[in-house]
Amino acid sequence: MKNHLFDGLLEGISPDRQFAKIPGTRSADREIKTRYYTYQHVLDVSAKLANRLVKLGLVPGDRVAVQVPKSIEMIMLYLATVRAGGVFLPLNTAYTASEVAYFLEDATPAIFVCDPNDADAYSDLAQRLGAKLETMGVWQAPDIFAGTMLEEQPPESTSFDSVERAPDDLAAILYTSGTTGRSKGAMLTHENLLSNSRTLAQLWQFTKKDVLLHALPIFHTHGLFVASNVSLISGCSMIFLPGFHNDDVIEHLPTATAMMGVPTFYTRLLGDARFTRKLAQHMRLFISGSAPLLAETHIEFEQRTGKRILERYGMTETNMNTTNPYDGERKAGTVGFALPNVEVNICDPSSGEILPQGEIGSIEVKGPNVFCGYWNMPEKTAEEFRENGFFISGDLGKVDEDGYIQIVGRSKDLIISGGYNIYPKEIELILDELDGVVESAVIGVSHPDFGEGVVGVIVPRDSGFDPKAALAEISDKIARFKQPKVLHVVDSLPRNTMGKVQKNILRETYKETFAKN
Ligand code: MLC
Ligand code: AMP
Repeated sequence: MKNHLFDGLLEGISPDRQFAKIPGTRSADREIKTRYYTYQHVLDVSAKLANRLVKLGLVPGDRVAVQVPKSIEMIMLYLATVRAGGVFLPLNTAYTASEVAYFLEDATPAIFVCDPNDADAYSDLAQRLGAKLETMGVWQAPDIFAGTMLEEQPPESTSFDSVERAPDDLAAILYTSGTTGRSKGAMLTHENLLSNSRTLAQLWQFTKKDVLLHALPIFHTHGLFVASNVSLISGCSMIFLPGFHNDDVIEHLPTATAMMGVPTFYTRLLGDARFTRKLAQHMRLFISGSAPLLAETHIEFEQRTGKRILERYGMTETNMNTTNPYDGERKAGTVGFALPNVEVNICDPSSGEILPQGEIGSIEVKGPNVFCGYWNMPEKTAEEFRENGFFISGDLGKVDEDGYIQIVGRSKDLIISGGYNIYPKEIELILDELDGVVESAVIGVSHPDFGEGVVGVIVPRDSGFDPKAALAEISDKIARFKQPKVLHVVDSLPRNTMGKVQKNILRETYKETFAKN
């Protein structure tokens, strides 16, 4: 009997080795001690939680939606869901109640695990949808877990016979924002996740001896499926931080060997004088992805530390597609080569014909990493796959003279801010609904910290329009990171002869919005 993903990830582990160190914190009124987790704990706690899920009524194929603060227990809940044959559905902790309602209505989970602080707010919704509402919070004191999922009365058994799951069975659904405003649930199979983590661990030469500094959120591909799965499959250890803060990263870097991050992590470190060559000298590997790493950041990083960041390229729908080499030239401004067994083509966007080397075209991907479709959206799935099985990424790229893939832009109207995807259409629909607004356009312009920052351009009904009041009005409708950081007011939007808003003109006009003084 085999659970493809769980058994595959945990195959070669040594139970006594450390899986994670969760550094303690001290505040004025309490101290939380540093905690250590072994691989034996991974087996035991994931078994306890799997038993719990089954008692709650989970049957194979059921979705377990989760919006909880980052914790090692959330990773255990992911593994428990997989062991019990369920489908893990993590949600960004920044999503508002109305955004969460959409995901739950669409995915109809059997169980929804939320932050204990949000339980009251979600109880009606969970009841209406017939989902069991459970809670999971952060570690509160040496012996206190917060939340119903971790209550130990009566204690759950540490043995659980993992439910048999085949490579093509679903393991997770991750929602990506949609170009039309509606988010789509990307369905990922056991094999999608296992094959990708196996390949990455091997290519990036992860071993049991590694210590990964984990400062990413774990509700997205990067922090969950790349960082955590690669750690599990290589049997290495993690220093598990609640988020990215320079002080913590600088404190813990000396005991790590590798770090994965979005470009903002690296620009923030470079902006900190404490981040020196000495501090980084023992590090084996710095990896960047989820957003473009500027060539200048790559070069400045090397000048400061003597290390070259390894940039790779992926998507929620595909996990990782390409990587720069571990041994060999890591070329700034490129995302390297297709992973083994993954085909990446640069194609003519309309015909799908492969273009000659050097020409810019649509990046299309096929391989064991590529998802099996969007939840409940067969038409959208069909639209984004070619007949030959290639997935149309929405990114534009080319192959350079040395065979490295470069991402040169996007055919999808997408903003990537600090590694989070934001689809302008979703924000425009919300702005357009405001009383004083005739129409709006949302664009991303250069931002010194987040790479791109969200800017709204508004055509108001009259001169009484107040941008501050408008921003306040949308504040509980969408996650904070998606909200425009600035609203510009104009008489009309620039349009081409077809009537389409010319966002390139707006991006040029407002490019200095976040310029450093
Ligand atoms: C936070 N804020 C952001 C933001 N993150 N605004 C725009 N873009 C972001 N990414 C806003 C908050 O709303 C808040 O606004 C203010 O910034 C401070 O919030 P914070 O929580 O203190 O921010 P901080 O902890 O500094 O977070 C920044 C960050 C974080 C860069 C560390 O965003 C992050 O961890 N990003 C990683 C995202 C990621 O993992 N992406 C992978 C996707 S998977 P205010 O106004 O209230 O002050 C993927 C596939 C692949 O893409 O290839 O990997
Ligand atoms: P998401 O849907 O959140 O998984 O984001 C995927 C998108 O992030 C891709 O389609 C790319 O546009 C972008 N992306 C990921 N990695 C890189 C990278 N290294 N360079 C440029 N863009 C990237």
